[in-house]
Amino acid sequence: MTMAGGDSSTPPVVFVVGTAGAGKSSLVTAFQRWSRFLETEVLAVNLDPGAERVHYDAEFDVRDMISLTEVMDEYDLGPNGAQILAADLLAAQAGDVAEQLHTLSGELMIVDTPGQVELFAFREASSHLIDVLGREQAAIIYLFDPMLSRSPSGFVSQMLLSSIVEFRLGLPTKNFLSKSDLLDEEELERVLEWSERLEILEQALFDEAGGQRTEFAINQLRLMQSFSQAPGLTPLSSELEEGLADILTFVQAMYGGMSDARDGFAPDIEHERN
Ligand SMILES: Nc1nc2c(ncn2[C@@H]2O[C@H](COP(=O)(O)OP(=O)(O)O)[C@@H](O)[C@H]2O)c(=O)[nH]1
Ligand SMILES: [Mg+2]
Repeated sequence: MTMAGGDSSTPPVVFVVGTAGAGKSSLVTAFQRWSRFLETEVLAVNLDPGAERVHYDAEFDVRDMISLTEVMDEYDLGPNGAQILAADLLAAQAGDVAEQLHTLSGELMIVDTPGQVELFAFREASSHLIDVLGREQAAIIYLFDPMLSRSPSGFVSQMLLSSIVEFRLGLPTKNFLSKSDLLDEEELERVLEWSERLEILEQALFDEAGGQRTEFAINQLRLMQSFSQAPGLTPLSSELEEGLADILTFVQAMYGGMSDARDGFAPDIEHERN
């Protein structure tokens, strides 16, 4: 019996998603480093064919299957077109990818996704890949960019994007405020409060001059409010190794497995989800 729960041999899979530069690759690196300290086996996977360099040890790297420069040459495409085609080529080989990943043993798989959020969230290929990898124990960590989250309208845009990603991929999603070390204490507190209390965010939107744009944001916000969908941000800093345990706790709460981060010791292999 695997501790991951469910019938699949793959451990729980966490997809790290966010806009370009939000800190996805850094998070995978920090999470892997941190989990080694806990003596837990985290498998890092790179699904970004456009990555120049990654700083984690990738158990699977899409660049071994698909070379962006070769795709550009072969199909006479620019970098953007090549990225889109690469995503589709990868999906066409999803069975192979899943087979390779299923041979790996570990307690949790963390997946770095393409730099541009739309390449992962808006391509049919990604849903297919998630299906093949096993939807039943997959989740999304969505990273809010701190600089885009500082203004009320920017914050609402991030909320909308996160909701769209969740809707597109149909996986349980937890929102994190990435690079939280870049915000000063006051800013951080304000942004975290917005994420819990939409009525305060709404007031901040009113106060932010912006005419039509603000009206749009408020309408969107009210829609979300009616579904009581506050994004509930958790601060995260790969730089300071903050919030990493919250990722683990989230995945454990959903799918069990892995040692308890608060104990910080080796995994209890027999532990079952209750
Ligand atoms: N201060 C700070 N910078 C970060 C943090 N995480 C990432 N960065 C920086 O943000 C930039 C983009 O990060 P990257 O992980 O490549 O983003 P990606 O495009 O989402 O994969 C890099 O210059 C990182 O060094 C963090 O927690 N704190
Ligand atoms: Mg990256």
